[in-house]
Amino acid sequence: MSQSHPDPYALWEAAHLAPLWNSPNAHKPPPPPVAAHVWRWKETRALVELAFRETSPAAVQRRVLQMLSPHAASPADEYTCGSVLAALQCLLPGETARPHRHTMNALRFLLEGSGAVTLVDGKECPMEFGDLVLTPGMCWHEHRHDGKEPVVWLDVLDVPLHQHMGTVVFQPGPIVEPPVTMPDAAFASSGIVPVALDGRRDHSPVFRYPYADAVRALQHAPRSPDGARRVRYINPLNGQGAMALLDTSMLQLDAGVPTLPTRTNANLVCTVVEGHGETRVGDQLIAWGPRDTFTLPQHHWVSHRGEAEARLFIVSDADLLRRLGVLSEEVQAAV
Ligand code: GTQ
Ligand code: FE2
Repeated sequence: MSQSHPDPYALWEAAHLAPLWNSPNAHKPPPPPVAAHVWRWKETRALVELAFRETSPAAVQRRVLQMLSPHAASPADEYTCGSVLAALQCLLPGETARPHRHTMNALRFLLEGSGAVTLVDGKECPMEFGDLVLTPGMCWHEHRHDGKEPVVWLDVLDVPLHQHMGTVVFQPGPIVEPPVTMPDAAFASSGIVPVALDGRRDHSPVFRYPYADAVRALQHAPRSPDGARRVRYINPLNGQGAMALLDTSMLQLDAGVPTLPTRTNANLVCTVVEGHGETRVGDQLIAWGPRDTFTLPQHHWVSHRGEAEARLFIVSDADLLRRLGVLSEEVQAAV
């Protein structure tokens, strides 16, 4: 009597088991790097103007235009660059955006206008050109604008990472039990911090990093191996990044000197603060000027050149990758 053997492949498939030796995707090489994209201020500013006509923050939570990658392979992939979502948010004089909080870390970087204030856990953070204001995860935040002209700022959030991890939590106000904070002035003398600490300890006690402070620090910063000067925004209590999942820094270029090409597996979003120049990203060449925002997707060789002295504000997932033990950073040897 002949015994027929059942097809093991059919049995594995029915049991939701996949033989690795027969899985075509198991050892597929990674796809080529995603192309970079630039949002030029000249174009986006005119489109921000349309948002003033369209919406008031009373009607929507926030008047925000998100920057979506035109090179996304799938809808899950359309955020600005890797785990970094950038957007432009605007307020007219007299407007407010009501309080809420969420697990996503967020930051604001002011690009235009004056007189707006972000309240972070109730602490007033004035926003002037080039200032960085943090709204770390689960800190209550709201915006107010008592100035005379519209304000536009860059929002950056780690939304894509939270989407991926399934950790998105959002709570509308009103604020229940306002958290305790410490004045930024308690940390204004660098290298000296209070011994007694009030409030939460899992994020930087400083929420506002004025532009002038970053410029001053850059003036005295040594060059990185690629030739650019860089400073990082940190939590003064532990010397670590200002926010756990978004690395923030400012880069300064000397007139006319291109940086040595660098390559990393981190994803970066760059906003030009001052100066004109160009950035080579793989085989793309991106010319830029003040308030332009462009992406540096992972795995490209990248080199910057400023026509005159130039400064870029940069947000990335580099520190996240570093702490996970998977960050790679290369600098091409000088010839
Ligand atoms: O200002 O709180 O761009 O909650 C996206 C989500 C801004 C904000 C964004 C937000 C905010
Ligand atoms: Fe928010």
